[in-house]
Formats: sequence, structure tokens, C-alpha cells
Amino acid sequence: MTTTIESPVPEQDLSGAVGHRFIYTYANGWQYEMYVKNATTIDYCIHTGMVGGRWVRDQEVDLVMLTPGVYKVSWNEPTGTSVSVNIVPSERVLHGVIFFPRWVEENPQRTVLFQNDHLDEMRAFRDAGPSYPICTVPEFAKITLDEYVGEDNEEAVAVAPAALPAGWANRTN
Ligand code: FER
Repeated sequence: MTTTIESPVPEQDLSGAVGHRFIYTYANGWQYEMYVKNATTIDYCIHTGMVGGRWVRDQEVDLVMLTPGVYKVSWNEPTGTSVSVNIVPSERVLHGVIFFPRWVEENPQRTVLFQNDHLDEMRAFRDAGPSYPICTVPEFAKITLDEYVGEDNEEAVAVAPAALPAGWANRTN
């Protein structure tokens, strides 16, 4: 169905994203893993890069289908970092834009932890700043794994990246 001014939202089918685990490597070498837990929630872990070792469960996100097979996931972290990721699983293409506040760019290691156990601490860092200038990181990534593990699977992202079995992130399909 075509969209109109009055009805600009395409009919939504999130089935190519919800319940999927994506492992991908950005052009700058950073390797990430995102589990789309349901239509409003992701769990993720960061294998390598500026904040490699960081992991997060139950991050609320906005997830939409732009056109069949093309998804967009956007959210704001308790740290103040904002992220928007476009995912095209059939092409194994992903594009992410990360907007880091200044304090994360200056001290990335402060965010390398299991964030769920440090939410108040992250909000305190966010509020202390500095926020600006924002460090914008726009990068394409190659999706190396797209694995359906089911919706609301609490086992999908359940341990620190360092505790995963050897070779976990290098599985491809
Ligand atoms: C991603 C890019 C950035 C992603 C998560 C982040 C799960 C999170 C960054 C941060 O909070 O440090 O593709 O996917």
C-alpha cells in the first residue's frame, strides 16, 4: 500500500528483526551484537571497539520497518549516548549512527560494564557531563550472523562478552 500525507506509516511487519540476534562489524572495526528481544526492547553486547566489553539488557528502543525488510532501531542510553541503526538483513548491510556525549568520548572505560547494575551511576555521569561537543560516529557494518533465537528469550544475551565461549562472535551464517 502506498503511503499518503494523512497516512504516512507503512504497514508494519517486524518479523525479520524481532527475535533475531545480529552480529556485525562496523567499517571502523568495532564488532557489536544486538538481540531484538521484542518490538520495543533490545539486549546487546559490544565485542570490540571504543567501548568493547560493555553489555546491556532491556534497553527500550523505537523499532520500525521503513519498507519490507528494512528496519530502523533508535534509542537513548542512560549515559546520554544516542544510537540509530538501520538494518537490512537480506543484504547483510547495517548502518549505525552513534552520538556520544563528550564525557564518554573522554572516558569510554566508565561505560564498559554490565550497565543494568550501574544505571544510577550512568545517569549521574550523564548529568555531570560534559555533553558537548557530541562525537558522532556514522558507519556501515557487515552483518556476519543473523540468527533467530525467539522473542523474549532471556538467555540470548546473558553473560559478559568476555565470558562467552571462544569463537562466539566469529560464527557466521
Ligand atoms: C550499536 C551501536 C552502538 C549498538 C549499540 C551501541 C547494539 C551502543 C553504544 C553505547 O551505548 O555505548 O550498533 O548495537
